[in-house]
Amino acid sequence: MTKNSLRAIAGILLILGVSSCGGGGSGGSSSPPTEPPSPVGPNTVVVGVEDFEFDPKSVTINPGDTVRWVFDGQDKTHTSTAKNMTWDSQFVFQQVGDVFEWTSTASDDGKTFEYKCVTHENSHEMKGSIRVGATAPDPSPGY
Ligand SMILES: [Cu+2]
Repeated sequence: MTKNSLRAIAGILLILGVSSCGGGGSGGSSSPPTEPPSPVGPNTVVVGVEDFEFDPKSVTINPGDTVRWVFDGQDKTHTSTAKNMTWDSQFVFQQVGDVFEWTSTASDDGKTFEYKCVTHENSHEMKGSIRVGATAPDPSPGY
């Protein structure tokens, strides 16, 4: 590089430096993107109905939440049946993806619901439990 070219570059830089004066100052007033508030309404919790277990076996939900059992097995004789018969799916699980739902209410807060598959509760210990609210007690052994 020659001295002349260095001088030319210096001159260009000088011009650029001068011409950039007075600019800027814009911006600073852009508002942050508005995000939707996080949902506080009821949730749906999915429990798989498999051969031969519920997955997960025990879930804890909030009052008002829904439990959705989704069939993902081959045996067509599974059920989701509450011990106290609060719900009973009967034999709705015939094809993969078949669904049964139960929705808790505010009055269920603090309760633990134990349930089973009536066909396999003894042969495979196919049992589970739904705890509603943080104060719900632990389920019985096996649930
Ligand atoms: Cu079963």
